[in-house]
Amino acid sequence: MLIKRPRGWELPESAATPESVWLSRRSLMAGGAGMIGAAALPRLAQAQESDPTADLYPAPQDPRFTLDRPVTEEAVASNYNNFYEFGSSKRVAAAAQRLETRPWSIVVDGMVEEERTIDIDELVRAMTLEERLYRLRCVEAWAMAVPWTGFPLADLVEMARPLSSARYLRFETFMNPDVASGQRQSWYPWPYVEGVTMEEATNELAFLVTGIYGKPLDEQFGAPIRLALPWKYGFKSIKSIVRVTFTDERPVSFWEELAAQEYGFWANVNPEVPHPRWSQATERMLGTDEERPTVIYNGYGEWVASLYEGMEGERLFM
Ligand SMILES: Nc1nc2c(c(=O)[nH]1)N[C@H]1C(S)=C(S)[C@@H](COP(=O)(O)O)O[C@H]1N2
Ligand SMILES: [Mo]
Repeated sequence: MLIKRPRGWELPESAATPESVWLSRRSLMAGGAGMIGAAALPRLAQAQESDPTADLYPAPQDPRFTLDRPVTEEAVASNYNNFYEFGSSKRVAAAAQRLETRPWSIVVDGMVEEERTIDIDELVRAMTLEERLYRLRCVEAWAMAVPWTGFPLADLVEMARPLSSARYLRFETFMNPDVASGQRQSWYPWPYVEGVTMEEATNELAFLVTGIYGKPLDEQFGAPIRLALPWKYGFKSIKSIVRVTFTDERPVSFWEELAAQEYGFWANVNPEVPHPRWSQATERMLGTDEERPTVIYNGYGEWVASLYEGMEGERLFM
């Protein structure tokens, strides 16, 4: 077991969290029985120990990314997930443990100089991991703030050596209905697919995630590798990626295929553009009763607003 160093993101949290909550969280981390997370934690520890890249965590924190709110409790974020491959409830953490995340490889194909299949551990070791505090805003109007570990998506794009004709990246999640019972529900367009433009993919904010809370990702977060696109609604942040395709055709995502009038390609956060069935004006922070006003581009406009200049004709916000 590594010696527990105080992490940057723990400091503001300890300042902002009532002492009783903080103390129970510390006893959880020390391996004691805690409140919410007691059931999930033993499994969590197993997953981390069997990860061949576990020695790379925690990674140094990138100080450019700061939060305007406390970090969401690990036990809360770990037990409230959207991962439809394992069911449509938020309590999919236990079911998701069935996902075998090693061996795992990612196919990089389409409009690239050379198509290839990369082993996850080789990929992770070839990249420089860093930790980033990001907010995540689900289209369902809940939100969280978490320390992700990973590397810029731009680094994968560079490694892939795309052809100049490539305009989009299309991502695909694993497909295995034997393990993921949700994938037996044939009315969904499995496998889960997402896409971004090359400009979005190479934006500084677009992040490929391999860890959370200073450890390798646990399955329910989309192990062993998922996206984090914090200025877009959470459904764009596709989990458990097995394929990245460079293409000149705009990918049709899982949710767009299912309900194009509700979920579009761009899906940038905007409090003033309601979902057809509910308002997007505010968001509830997981683990709290706190409602916060939602902010355009989820507060990341300084990084990404320029990507969308001159695109007024597009449905940028759904
Ligand atoms: N493959 C896959 N990726 C997915 C989803 C999913 O169901 N399957 N859900 C999305 C949605 S709607 C959200 S809000 C985030 C949730 O991420 P979290 O569970 O890590 O908070 O994952 C996204 N990525
Ligand atoms: Mo979501």
